[in-house]
Amino acid sequence: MAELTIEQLVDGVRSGKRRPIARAISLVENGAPKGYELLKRLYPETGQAYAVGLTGSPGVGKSTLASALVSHTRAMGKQIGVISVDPSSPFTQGALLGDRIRLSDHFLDEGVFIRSMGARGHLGGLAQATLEAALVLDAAGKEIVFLETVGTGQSEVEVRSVADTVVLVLMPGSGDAVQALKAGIMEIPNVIAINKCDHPHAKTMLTEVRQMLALGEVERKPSIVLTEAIEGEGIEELWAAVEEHRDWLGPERLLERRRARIAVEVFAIASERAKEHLERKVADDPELQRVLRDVQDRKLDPLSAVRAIVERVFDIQGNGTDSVS
Ligand SMILES: Nc1nc2c(ncn2[C@@H]2O[C@H](COP(=O)(O)OP(=O)(O)OP(=O)(O)O)[C@@H](O)[C@H]2O)c(=O)[nH]1
Ligand SMILES: [Mg+2]
Repeated sequence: MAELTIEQLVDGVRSGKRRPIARAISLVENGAPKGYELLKRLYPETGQAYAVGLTGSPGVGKSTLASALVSHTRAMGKQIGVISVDPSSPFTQGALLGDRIRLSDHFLDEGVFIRSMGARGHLGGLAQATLEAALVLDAAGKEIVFLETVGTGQSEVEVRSVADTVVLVLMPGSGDAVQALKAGIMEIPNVIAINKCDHPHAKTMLTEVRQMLALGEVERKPSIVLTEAIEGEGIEELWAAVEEHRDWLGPERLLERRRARIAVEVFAIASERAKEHLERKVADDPELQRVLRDVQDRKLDPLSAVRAIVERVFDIQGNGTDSVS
């Protein structure tokens, strides 16, 4: 394929067609200079898409729910994007097997763009790749972008930092509710979906979750919806709950939330870069390797080692009290 110019790429993304979007995301993911240029061009056009995060333990039905929500919102005539992030999977670029099966209904629909992302193949890390893909989809005119992430509480990609509305997906009989409470996760979601509600313990879980929510003090209690993702039961209600949260946010809170989010994201990516730089420098520097060995041999105390390392790598005072020298 002939090299596309920046102009062609920008137009391609704006057209909302699948191939140019895929090409653009790949360029950005691979850290190509053209990808960087492209994002710079497209960024001013973003901020239109509404991002809905789906998070929850492995296997609760996030992808199946996403697929059902795509059908529902497509029926409303919306342009849709889906990004599925699985840090535990080595695969990338649409190759996650489960997602291919779960979301395959939409593969022929030009109004839907689906991207799966695994751990590998992203220069700059998964968090950055996710942000960039979301921006490309936004610029491509996708009105709603669903973002699926495994909610381990410590995953690299925290859904609350990328979504306007966060849906926590739970499933009955899994101890999920208890886990969620322990993790303090109840404060995060805006909507809770109890999926696989055909399960005999669904009602019990609903009661448990309600009791937990009664304990917490949050600005707005998440709504709870029972769903059966395979049959599409409760999907209308789930979407209504998302829209209700969106309405509650209103334009001002939404803008506030997004402003806070983008700052967090930029800072997180910058921190990630700094960390990589540090690791590389230490690995390549015999002097710093010696410092590490000295700590191991108890010839040097740990804080002096830290100081020596950050002074050398970042040219800053490493005693924790001073910043740039
Ligand atoms: N009985 C029942 N099974 C469901 C429901 N929703 C999803 N499943 C099944 O549960 C399994 C996992 O569904 P996925 O949608 O892949 O779950 P996921 O949360 O995306 O999983 P990961 O991406 O691996 O974390 C699949 O076999 C689905 O067919 C439901 O509402 N009821
Ligand atoms: Mg999935």
